[in-house]
Amino acid sequence: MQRTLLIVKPDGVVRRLIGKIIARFEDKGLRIVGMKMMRVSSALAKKHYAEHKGKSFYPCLINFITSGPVVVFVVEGVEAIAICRKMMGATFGPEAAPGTIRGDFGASRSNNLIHGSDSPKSAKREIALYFKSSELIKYSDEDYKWIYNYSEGNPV
Ligand code: D4T
Repeated sequence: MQRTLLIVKPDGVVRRLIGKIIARFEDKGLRIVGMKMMRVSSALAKKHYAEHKGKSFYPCLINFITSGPVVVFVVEGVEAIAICRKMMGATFGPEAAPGTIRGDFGASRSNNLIHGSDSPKSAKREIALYFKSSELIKYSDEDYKWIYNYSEGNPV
């Protein structure tokens, strides 16, 4: 099972899209193991987006993610990182395919509604930035038997 960090960004919150966005991941069969509504501090934003420091859009990015409340959550499932990235769509709203979150709800390049970790390494780092391990729920895996086919003991 993989875990990934997702954030409904300030535009998603203000546009009252929290429920619709979260529902997509639940509908897919992913399991929410942690969630909080918060305001991202400038210090946290700079840690999160450290890889973009120095790029032209960096100041706008920091300004945007700190501009209002966000909903941060961790979902779990087989190949959760790649699945979530596909469901989010291309980075920029105008380029994101219909059927994806950014494709269906977004028309902006910078206000792109949702963040999702892009690799196992990023997911681990980002989850630790936003959550203590005690804030993440460990469920019984009983329901997974209805979501995945267990082949030789492995969910597929
Ligand atoms: P995030 O990280 O928010 O999930 O988005 P992506 O993974 O899809 O895209 P990214 O890391 O390349 O960019 C982070 C964030 O910066 C904004 N951005 C990006 C921007 O405003 N102008 C740009 O030219 C780029 C590349 C959008 C997403």
